Amino acid sequence: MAGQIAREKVAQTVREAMNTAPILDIHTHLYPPSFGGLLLWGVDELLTYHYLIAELFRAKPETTYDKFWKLGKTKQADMIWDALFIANSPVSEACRGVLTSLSRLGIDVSGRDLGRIRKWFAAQTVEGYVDKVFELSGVSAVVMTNNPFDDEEKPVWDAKPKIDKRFIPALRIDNLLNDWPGAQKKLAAWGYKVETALTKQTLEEIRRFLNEWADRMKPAYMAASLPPSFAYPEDSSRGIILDECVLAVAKQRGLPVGLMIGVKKLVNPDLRLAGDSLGKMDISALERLCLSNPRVRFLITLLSRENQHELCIVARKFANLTPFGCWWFLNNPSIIREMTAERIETLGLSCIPQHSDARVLDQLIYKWTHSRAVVGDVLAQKYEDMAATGWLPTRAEIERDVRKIVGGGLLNRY
Ligand code: RAT
Ligand code: ZN
Repeated sequence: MAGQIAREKVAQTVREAMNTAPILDIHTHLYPPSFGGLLLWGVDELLTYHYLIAELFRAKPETTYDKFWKLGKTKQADMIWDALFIANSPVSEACRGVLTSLSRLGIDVSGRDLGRIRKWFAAQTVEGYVDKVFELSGVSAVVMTNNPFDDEEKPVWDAKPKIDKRFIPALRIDNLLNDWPGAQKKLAAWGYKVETALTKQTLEEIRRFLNEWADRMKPAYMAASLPPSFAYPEDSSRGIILDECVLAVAKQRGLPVGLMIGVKKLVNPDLRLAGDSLGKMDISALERLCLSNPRVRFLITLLSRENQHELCIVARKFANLTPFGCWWFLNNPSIIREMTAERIETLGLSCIPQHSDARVLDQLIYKWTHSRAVVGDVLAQKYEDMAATGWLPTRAEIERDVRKIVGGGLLNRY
């Protein structure tokens, strides 16, 4: 066939395709500049990422939580810099990430001079910086996390912000599924006729709420994070709201549902956002969910490494399940390598290998630099193995495949 690549060039072509493919990052916590203070960026935000806060208390166990939380952001960042970058070498994935972002921005990190780095950031404008980060990371668009129950975020939506097209909304509904009594109070205050008891009218009003926010946000999907104990079906407020409201609206609107399962919230409350842990779920809940709802498209990521093989196998049984990303504690090169190989071997090109979960804009640079390298390596090996049979791919075929898995080809609408 015309255009086939010589066997010895296959791996390199795959790596090139992976390094240059525009990424659609399907789960982040980033916002456009029109969302004001919700968009985090710059070195102090990078240093105070909750992954690094957890590491600080290990490196400096004498630090009291109270003392740390009372400090301002700059002082917190100073403390993390001193403990994790100066007193120890920054070899963890989260530390390395800060350095990758800075160095790809053209900042010389070898001087270990935080003052100079801060000066560099002070000279940036937010709009210019957003363009710079998208360009450097090769990301074409990011899916946000948009929670109407968030007291900071809701007023922004109420003011009808202009949204930069590179930021795609996602309707986050954890409060409905994980804290119905709390959500009920807010819904009632906003004028929905809801009671704590899940009456017919209450369920109707929850659907109205979801539909109104879906009209408003035009989200790529609805999403929630769930505990390892997630069960389906379940006679609980979560089970009822999921079936009668979330899945009903998803079916009616053709809206995918993203479930991120396996988080144990606040096992150490003093660590705040850094205090969550993980657990293994019972995978048969997913089997029943996909079986009972064949018309709903599920985007699934699980937090426990022990669940990953099972997830691949369930995905083989149900075409309405798309596994995505190496989430949070799995977002480390050694585990990304293992999970990506497992997924390609069992599912071929019908999975989304990675998302960034970036909370700070600058993290797009490191998370994608690191992930492109590992996913590219694994893919290169898989194409080499295929080529060893004599099935030589063309560059166009490789680029098509890579675009599909990292460029949003597996997300319905984008
Ligand atoms: O990865 C993270 O930063 C976590 O804190 C969570 O945000 C998680 O990804 C989520 O979306 O719930
Ligand atoms: Zn997240």
